[in-house]
Amino acid sequence: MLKLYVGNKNYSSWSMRPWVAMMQTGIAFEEVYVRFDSFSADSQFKQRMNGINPAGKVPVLQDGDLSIWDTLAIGEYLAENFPEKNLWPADKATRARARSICAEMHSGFSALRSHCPMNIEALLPNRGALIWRDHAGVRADVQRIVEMWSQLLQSHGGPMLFGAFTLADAYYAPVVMRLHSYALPVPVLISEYMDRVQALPGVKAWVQAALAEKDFLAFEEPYRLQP
Ligand SMILES: N[C@@H](CCC(=O)N[C@@H](CS)C(=O)NCC(=O)O)C(=O)O
Repeated sequence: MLKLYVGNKNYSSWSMRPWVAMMQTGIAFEEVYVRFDSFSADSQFKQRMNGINPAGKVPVLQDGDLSIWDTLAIGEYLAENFPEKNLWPADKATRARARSICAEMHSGFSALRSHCPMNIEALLPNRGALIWRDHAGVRADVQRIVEMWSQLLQSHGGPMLFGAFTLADAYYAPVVMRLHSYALPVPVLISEYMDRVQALPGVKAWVQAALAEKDFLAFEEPYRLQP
C-alpha cells in the first residue's frame, strides 16, 4: 500500500496537498505522521525523515522502495498511476494550464506564504487586517489569486477551478485555508469557491484532523503565546 508521510495537519500546507488529492479521489494510502518538534538538524522530525527524503521534508510518498518527495512530483506520480482518477484535466491544453498554476503556487506567492502561514485552527482577522494594511506583497499575491481563480471559474463554469476536482484544487486548498484564517478580503465569486473547497470531503477530513491535533507549536506561530 502507498504510504504518505505528512507533518502536523494544522500547519503543514505542503502535506495537505497530496493528502487531500488522495482522500478526495479515493486513492488508498497509509498515513505516516511525523510531528514537527522543530526543523533543526538534531530535531526528531529531521531524524525521522533521515533515509526517507534526502531533502528532509514532508510530504513524501512511498511506493515500496521508491520514495517520491516534493508535491509536484508526487502529484505527477499519482496522476500516472491512477489515470482513472482524472487528477489532471483530460484536455492537453487545459492540463498544461492546470500544471502552470500548480507550478506558479510552488514557486510563488512568497509574501502570502511568509506573512500568512497556514494555521487551520486559528481565526486571525485582526492580524489579517494589519497584514493587509502593511504588506503590499500580500495584496498583490491575493490579487493574482483572485484574478486566476475568477478567470478559471468563469471559463470552466465551476464548481472547481477546472470544472471537476483536480490537483489544482488540492494545490490551492491551503491558500483557501489561509484566506479564511486571516479573513483577507475577496470577492463573492472567490468566497463561494472557498466554501465549496472547504466542503469537499477530502478537505473536511484534513481540517477535522487538524482541529483534533491540539498541538500548539510556538515556533510555527511566533505571533501568539497560546491558541
Ligand atoms: N517544495 C516542497 C516543500 C516541502 C516543505 O517545505 N515541507 C515543510 C512542511 S510544510 C517541511 O517539511 N519543512 C521542514 C524544513 O523546512 O526543514 C514540496 O512541494 O513538497
